Amino acid sequence: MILTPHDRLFVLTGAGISAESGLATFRGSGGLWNGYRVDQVATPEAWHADPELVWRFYSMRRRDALAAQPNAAHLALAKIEHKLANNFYLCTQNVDDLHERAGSLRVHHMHGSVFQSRCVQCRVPFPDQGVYETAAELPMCPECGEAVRPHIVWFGEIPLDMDGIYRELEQATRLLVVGTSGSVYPAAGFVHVASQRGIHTVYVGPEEPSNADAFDEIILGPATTVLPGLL
Ligand code: BJW
Ligand code: ZN
Repeated sequence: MILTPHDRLFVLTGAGISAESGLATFRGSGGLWNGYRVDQVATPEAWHADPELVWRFYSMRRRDALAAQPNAAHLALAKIEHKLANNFYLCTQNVDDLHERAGSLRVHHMHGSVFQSRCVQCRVPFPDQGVYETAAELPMCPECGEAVRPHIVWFGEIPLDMDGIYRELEQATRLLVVGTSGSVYPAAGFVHVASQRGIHTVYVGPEEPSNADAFDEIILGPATTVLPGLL
């Protein structure tokens, strides 16, 4: 992808960019957790029915994310941001912090962060690396005594700062999408917004996403192989 000094790059990443850091994707092989699909644990309904189950899932995710290291694809994006500075915006669906640990600064986590929690009543997110695996350990808000939940966007909830995301999409001259199955909205629709504006859209990953038809260019391959040579 040849970028000129006038380009403004919008990057969307998904679970696939962290796959080579050892973090499981949602829909690939190994995408199940203890036999549960993501839509059985990442929903407000699951939280209401069994908060202990949900906290066990996110406790495991915290452990896995802490143990993982950024890979060559995260580093390649940090490097291009260094060149483009304010003409770069990275929107990730991932809740891990591997982009930040690779050196990316302008990162927006549209589905929240695994290292933040919030009280269901007070709603203010705060940093939290705790693991809660039994009913007795479930965290409660020290201010109001209500339950504390992961600061994660579950199915049926509105992703964070959609206005900011669409503002960035409106200004972008290129869209690069990496490692997402294109099956979860609204992220899967960003390519349609971009192509309606006539800007060039590229997908990188080992297989075609569900929304492949909407892209101008598909580059098949693992992110760590493709991205360092692409940018
Ligand atoms: C590699 C690789 C390598 C492997 N290199 N690549 C019917 C139609 C349309 C929409 C809906 C509908 N019914 C319901 C909806 C809405 C719903 C939705 O989209 N559901 C679909 C399942 C149909 N969406 C929502 O509810 C969202 N909210 C919403 O729509 O609110 C309304 C609203 C929006 C906007 C404005 C106003 C109102 C919320 C979605 C929340 C998603 N949450 C989750 C879990 C929480 C986070 C967490 O625990 O981590 O987010 S679900 C899960 O899926 C997670 C991910 O971020 C998300 C996307 O997954 P991703 O990243 O694509 O992973 P995979 O596993 O699917 O794909 C991995 C890819 O990597 C594969 O393609 C591999 O090939 C590739 N790969 N190795 C590069 N080495
Ligand atoms: Zn509270």
